[in-house]
Amino acid sequence: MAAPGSKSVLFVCLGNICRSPIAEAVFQKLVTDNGVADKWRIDSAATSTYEIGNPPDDRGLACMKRHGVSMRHVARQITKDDFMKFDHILCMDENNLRDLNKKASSVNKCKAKIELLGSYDPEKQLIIQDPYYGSAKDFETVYEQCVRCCKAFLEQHS
Ligand code: 6LJ
Repeated sequence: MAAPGSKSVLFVCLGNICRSPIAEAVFQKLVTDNGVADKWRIDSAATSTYEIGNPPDDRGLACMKRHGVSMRHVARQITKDDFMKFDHILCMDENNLRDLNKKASSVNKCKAKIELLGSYDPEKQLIIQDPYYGSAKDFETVYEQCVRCCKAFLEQHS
């Protein structure tokens, strides 16, 4: 049995107000519902500085409310420490992956395995698109992708 808080995952997107807080909240609910919340440290962060200090996007909050998933987060930018302290960094698109790999290369002791969250999708939708300039439907798609991927990620890591 894993020690409390011994597994860790950081979800990352461009601004940390749309996709990554949704993924974080979905995964938090999943581990709670599965009785393994104490095993996991879960957080989310941005590659950019765009939205530091801001709450999640209203359209994402509305989407999560519809699905009965609570979401509370304050946007922050990823730090060098994150690369050393998290086991997994899961991001949303190719730009995130490029930005993260570039940042990771300047970190001496990078522990994190950096991957696309979509690489866990049983329906093989590899990219979780930025819904910032999109509609409520786009947030719904992000949510559904996060649910499928987070379930598969948890199964693979429990
Ligand atoms: C520097 C220039 C950009 C976006 C976002 C996009 C744009 C966002 C955003 C996701 C989360 C000063 C800041 C881009 C939060 C904010 C507007 C521009 C921000 C971009 C390109 C394609 C699709 C979406 N950039 N904020 N400013 N995504």
